[in-house]
Amino acid sequence: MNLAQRIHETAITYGSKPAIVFENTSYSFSDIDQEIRRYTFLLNELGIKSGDRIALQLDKCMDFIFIHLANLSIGGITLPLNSDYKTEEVEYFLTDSGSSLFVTDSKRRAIHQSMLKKTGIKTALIDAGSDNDSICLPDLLEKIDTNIDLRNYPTKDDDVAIICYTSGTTGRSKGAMITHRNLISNMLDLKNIWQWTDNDKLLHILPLFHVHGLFIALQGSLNAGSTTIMLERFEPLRVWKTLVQEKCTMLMGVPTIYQRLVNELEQLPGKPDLSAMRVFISGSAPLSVNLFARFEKLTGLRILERYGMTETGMNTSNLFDPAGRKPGSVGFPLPGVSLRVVDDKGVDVAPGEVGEVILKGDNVFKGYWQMPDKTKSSFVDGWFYSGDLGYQDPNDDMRVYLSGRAKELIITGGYNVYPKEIETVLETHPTVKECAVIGLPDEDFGERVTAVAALKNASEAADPKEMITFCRDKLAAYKCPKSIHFIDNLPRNAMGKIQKNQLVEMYK
Ligand code: MCA
Ligand code: AMP
Repeated sequence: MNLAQRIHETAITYGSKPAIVFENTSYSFSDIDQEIRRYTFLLNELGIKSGDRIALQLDKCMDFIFIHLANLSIGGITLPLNSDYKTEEVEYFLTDSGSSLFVTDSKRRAIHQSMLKKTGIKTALIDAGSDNDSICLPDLLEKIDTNIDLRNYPTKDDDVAIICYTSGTTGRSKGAMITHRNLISNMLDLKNIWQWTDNDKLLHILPLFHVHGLFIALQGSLNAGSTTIMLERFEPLRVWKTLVQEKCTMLMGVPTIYQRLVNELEQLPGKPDLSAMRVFISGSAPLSVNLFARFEKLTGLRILERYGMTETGMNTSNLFDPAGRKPGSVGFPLPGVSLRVVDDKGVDVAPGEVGEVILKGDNVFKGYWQMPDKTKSSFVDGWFYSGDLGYQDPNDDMRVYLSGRAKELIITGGYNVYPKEIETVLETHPTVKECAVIGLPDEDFGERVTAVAALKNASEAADPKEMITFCRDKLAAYKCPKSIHFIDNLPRNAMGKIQKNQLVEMYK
């Protein structure tokens, strides 16, 4: 089945019930369904056909949701892009994916202007301010005076619905092709395991351009027939107030969000009434045992941690029963997911021993867009190698713990940063000879992106601020080093490999 078709069917069931309340404007399930129908017509007018890719770079807004689901309804593929990506990053995603349409706003249109002209990609704006080179969607929508419904859901289960780009340990970012089957199977698993029903009210505070905010939170909520209270931005005090006022029952966040919520709550005079709250869910990065305990002490509630990846959606979850939410553990494989822990030869380790987590199931993606070799090397006998290290506790029903990463990856505030990408940019700085990018422990972001650089001319004075600005012109801000240290020579082992562990010890 097509994901949008499933959501259309839910919309018919729930009609006038509020589906999404975006910053105080309420949209019923019928409203959303009608908007998706209108946008489908519009995309058709713009020549979008089944299999075409539409890239979205937008602030969090309702148009994002309407265009995404309209696109799926006619067999299109959505490419959600981080709203902070810089022009060079966006250019790569648009051209690599061969997108037929780039939907953005006039602010970003102006920033990317020369790139969009150069690539010739058709651009549509969700706000006024169109020019000769772009299409104004509100103008077009106004002209649509039709009840025609063009939603034909032409896809098969294994057709691609969404391409999410993930950076890689080397070289180019890879577009993970996520199918309708992947989305729907995972969504149904989570609905069951989290006992998600139409009585729920989810407070949505995450960005819409990632798996967590789009697949798990938004699509999950629409599918369950529950109401989503959507805030444009995450602000801790507002979250506590909204949870109480709206009597929300669910919230999903990354550990940085929980860290900030706890800090805020510790300052508040009274404690919020969370009696309606069913579950706080955390994922995308490790939730520390300490944070779990602080949260429980303040609220009396135990955070439910789950583990996922862009390529696989959700893999494991703690149990819904609060006693089954164990700090430090990511829980058990979802019903539709098979999980093994293997050594570097792909042989299962003894229970309790650390190895690489490998995964199989309807949740596992189809492969990397136009990268058959990368796809092939990520799978062995149909098992996807996650790059995460973990173990299973034989004394607790093979409960899963993650203990590190085989891949070189920094997770900062729930966003992934691959050091190679930042090192490549920093090494184009005229004064830098070589550099290493590491993640240092950080109370707020979990890990803090930090660069250590050796200069071409060691006696020359270097300005770390200027170097950070240099990076920020080319890379989304969250990827850029928060600080830069200078060193005469980077430490290397006998094989010439940079000893990043040593650097972490030196600067943490
Ligand atoms: C913002 N900044 C960051 C980050 N976020 N720096 C490092 N890491 C970050 N994550 C910087 C900005 O560049 C800015 O810098 C300053 O912090 C304030 O920016 P602001 O926009 O106000 O930040 P914020 O609104 O406070 O955002 C923090 C946040 C956000 C709410 C934690 O990062 C966030 O929503 N993270 C969630 C990401 C997510 O959804 N991940 C799921 C991926 P300056 O002031 O210098 O300009 S999906 C996934 O991982 C898998 C599938 C899974 O399991 O879920
Ligand atoms: P992404 O590429 O953004 O999909 O990030 C996926 C990665 O986030 C996984 O491979 C893990 O390394 C990490 N991750 C997600 N959830 C958790 C969690 N609950 N605990 C630890 N790491 C996590």
